[in-house]
Amino acid sequence: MKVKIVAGVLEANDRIAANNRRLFDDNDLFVINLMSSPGAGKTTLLEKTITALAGEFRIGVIEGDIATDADARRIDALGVPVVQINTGGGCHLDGNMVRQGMDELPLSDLDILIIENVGNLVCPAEFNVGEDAKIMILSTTEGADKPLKYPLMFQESSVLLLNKMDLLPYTDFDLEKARKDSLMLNGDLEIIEVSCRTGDGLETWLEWMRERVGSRVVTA
Ligand SMILES: Nc1nc2c(ncn2[C@@H]2O[C@H](COP(=O)(O)OP(=O)(O)OP(=O)(O)O)[C@@H](O)[C@H]2O)c(=O)[nH]1
Ligand SMILES: [Mg+2]
Repeated sequence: MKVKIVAGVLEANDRIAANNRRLFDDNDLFVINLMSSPGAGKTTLLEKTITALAGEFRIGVIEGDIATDADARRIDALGVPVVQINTGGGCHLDGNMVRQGMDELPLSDLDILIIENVGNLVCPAEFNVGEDAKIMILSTTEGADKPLKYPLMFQESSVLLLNKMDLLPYTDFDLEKARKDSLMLNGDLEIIEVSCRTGDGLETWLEWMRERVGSRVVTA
């Protein structure tokens, strides 16, 4: 019985996500669902990405958090449209929450929508929200055992950003194991080593974004 209920929730979510997808397409939007455990560096990556791509693309953000608007305020400081969704304890964003956030954003004036999901290595990977790509961050302070312990997010993601590479010398993070296990789970996963602190590797990530979004130029 419990299994049926869970399946029903996911089916309902998939229908809403498909509707979100249609709206994204109508507005010619490239949409990223950004996921990681708490503190891996999602908002910091967003800040770097928005600052670097500001002259090329019009970016909007949906910030998902259990409580507070702290991350939305960090993004607002960059002058891009942002809406905060508080899940009130929920461990992930679902299609309906994203739909509510979309209603608050000027979708037709944007090229890229980035959705920062709730910090959690499990639940966000279970819920599609209509995105083009799921992107995940694993940082060097979290341990190289995480791909095997939390496989779904690695399987669902298009890109794995290995962040906090500047801290690698101070950790016991086994880079080769993390790479090997991630690729074993998902042979198509693109792995990019970055440091949002030093900026190392970010150009590779930005190039991935540019290629995926295409050659659209800001016209506003
Ligand atoms: N040394 C180092 N610190 C980093 C790096 N990236 C982010 N941080 C720091 O990690 C902490 C958490 O970063 P956030 O960007 O807030 O992480 P988050 O994933 O958005 O966190 P939640 O939204 O709470 O899940 C901050 O103190 C950042 O300055 C990095 O590449 N190197
Ligand atoms: Mg954050």
